[in-house]
Amino acid sequence: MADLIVGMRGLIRIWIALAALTSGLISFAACTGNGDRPENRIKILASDTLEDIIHKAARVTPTPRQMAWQRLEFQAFVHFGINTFTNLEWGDGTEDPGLFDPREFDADQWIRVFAAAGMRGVILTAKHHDGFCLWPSRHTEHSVKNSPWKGGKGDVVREVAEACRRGGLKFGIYLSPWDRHEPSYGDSPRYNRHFKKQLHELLTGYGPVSEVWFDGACGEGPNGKRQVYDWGGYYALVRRLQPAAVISIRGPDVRWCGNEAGHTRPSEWSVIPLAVDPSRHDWTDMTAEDLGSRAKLEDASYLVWYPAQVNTSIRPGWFYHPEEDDKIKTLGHLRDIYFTSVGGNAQFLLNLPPDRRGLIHENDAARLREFGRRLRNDFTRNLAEGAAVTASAVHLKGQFLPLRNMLDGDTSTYWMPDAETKTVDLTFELARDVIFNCAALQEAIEVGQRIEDFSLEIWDGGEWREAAQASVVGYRRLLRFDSATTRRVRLRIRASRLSPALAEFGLYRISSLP
Ligand code: FUL
Ligand code: CA
Repeated sequence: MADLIVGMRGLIRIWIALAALTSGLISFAACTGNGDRPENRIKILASDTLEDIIHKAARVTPTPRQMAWQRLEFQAFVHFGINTFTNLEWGDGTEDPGLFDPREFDADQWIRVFAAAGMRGVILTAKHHDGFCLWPSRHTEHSVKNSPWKGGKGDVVREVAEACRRGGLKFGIYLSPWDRHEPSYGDSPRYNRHFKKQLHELLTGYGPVSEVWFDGACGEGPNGKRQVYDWGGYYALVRRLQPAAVISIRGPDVRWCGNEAGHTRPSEWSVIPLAVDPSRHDWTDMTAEDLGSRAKLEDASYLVWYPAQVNTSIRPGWFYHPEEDDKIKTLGHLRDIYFTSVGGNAQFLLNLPPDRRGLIHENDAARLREFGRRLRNDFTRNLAEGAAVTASAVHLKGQFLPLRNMLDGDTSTYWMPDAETKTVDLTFELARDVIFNCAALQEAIEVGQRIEDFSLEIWDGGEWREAAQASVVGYRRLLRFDSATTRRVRLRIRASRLSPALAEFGLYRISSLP
C-alpha cells in the first residue's frame, strides 16, 4: 500500500500499469514475442531455422477445452461391466448379460469417495472390449436392458452422469471401438455406422460430457477382416455434439503418457512435434522417453499442444477382482504418482473399479479418503505468501505484468518479463524463517509452455544452496526435497524458449510418509 503514496510520476506509472493490465489480454500477442496469434498447432516451414522452430514451439497454446481439462488435475477412471461379474479383464463378447446384477449399486457413494480424494472428474467405461453396454443402447441387445439389474430398466451411464452433476464432478465416457460382441465388427463401414450411433446416444442423452476416451485396440470381426476405424468421423461427431469435450488417447486433444504403471517423464512436454499433418489423426506413437526436447523439435513438420494423461489402476487389474482386495496401492505409492503426474505437467487418471455390489470397496475407499485428507493438509498454506519478490536481469522497458501475480493464489494471473528475458533469478524474501520441503510452480500455459531448466536455492545464512532442480514446469510442477529453514529463496530460470510466464509459486511443508 505504501507505494500508492506517490507523486505525479508514480500516478502515471500506476495508470500505465492498469491500462496495460486491462488491455493485457488483447495486447497479449505482442508480448509473446512477435505479434502472431498463438494457436494449438503450428506448421514448420522448410525455411525455419532451429531458433524459429523453438520460438514457434513457445507460442503453441492449449485450446479452451484443453485448458479446462488441464485444470481438472486428478480424475477417476471407472472400469465396471460384465467383467466385474466374470472376474475377467477382457471378455470375449459371449458373456450372458444375465450375469450383470450389482444389487447395491450406488453412484453417489462412488462420487463421495472420489470427491473426498480431491478428484474433479470421472471417466466411465460405457462399453469395454466385450461390447456389453452399461446403458440400454437401442442398437444392441448386449446391454443392461437384458440383465436382472433393476428389472432391465437400469442405466448405469445415467446414474453416474447424474451423481457427477450432484457432486460437482465432470463426467466423461470411455467407449471401446474394439467390440468383440457386435456382429458387424470387421465389416468396416457398417460397424463404423453402428459405433457412431452408439456414440450419438451417449453424447446426446446424458448432458454435458467433458471427455471422450478412445482406446486404439483393434481386431478382426467374425468375417475374418480387420476393422478399419473412421477416426475422422468419430471426432467430427464428438465436436458437433459435445464441442467442449476433449478427445483423449486415440484422439487429438490429450495424449497417453505411454505406460499403465503411473510413470511420468522427468520432462513432460505439452508441445509435441509431429512428423505428419495432425489432420491425418496419426496419434499412435507416444511412448518414447523424449517427446518434446529441442533435439526432437528439429525434425518436426508440425507442433501441437498435446498434453499427457497418466492412467493407472489403484489395483493390479482394471476391473474388480475379489482376490485383489488386499493389493491396493499404498498411500506412499499413490502420492509418488500424484507428485510426478499432477506435479509433473500431466493429468492423473486413477482407476477405481466398483465391486459386484456396485460399490467402491471399503479398502479402496479408505485409502482414497486418507489420500485426500493428506493432500488437503499438505497444500492448505502457501508459506511463500506475502514474500517480497525481486527479479534480476529483466529488461524493464517492456515489463508490465507484476511480480506479485505469482503469489496471489490465482492461476489466471501471472508474471511475465519482456520477450528478450529468457533467464532470470527471482528472489523471495519472507517476513520470517519458514520450514518447508516442497515447492510448487505453475506456468501460465495459456501463453505457452516455455521453461526448460530451473533450480531452487535456499539461503543458509552464508551462501545459496541448491535444494532442487528440474527441466520443464508446464501447468504444474511439484518438487520435494529435504526440509529447509530459511527466509530467502531463489528461483533460477536457467533456460526458457521465450520469456517465462509464471502463474504461481508456492512453498509447502508436506507430511512425510513411510
Ligand atoms: C487398455 C485396455 O485394453 C484395458 O482393458 C483398459 O481398458 C486400459 C485402460 O486400456 O488398452
Ligand atoms: Ca497468479
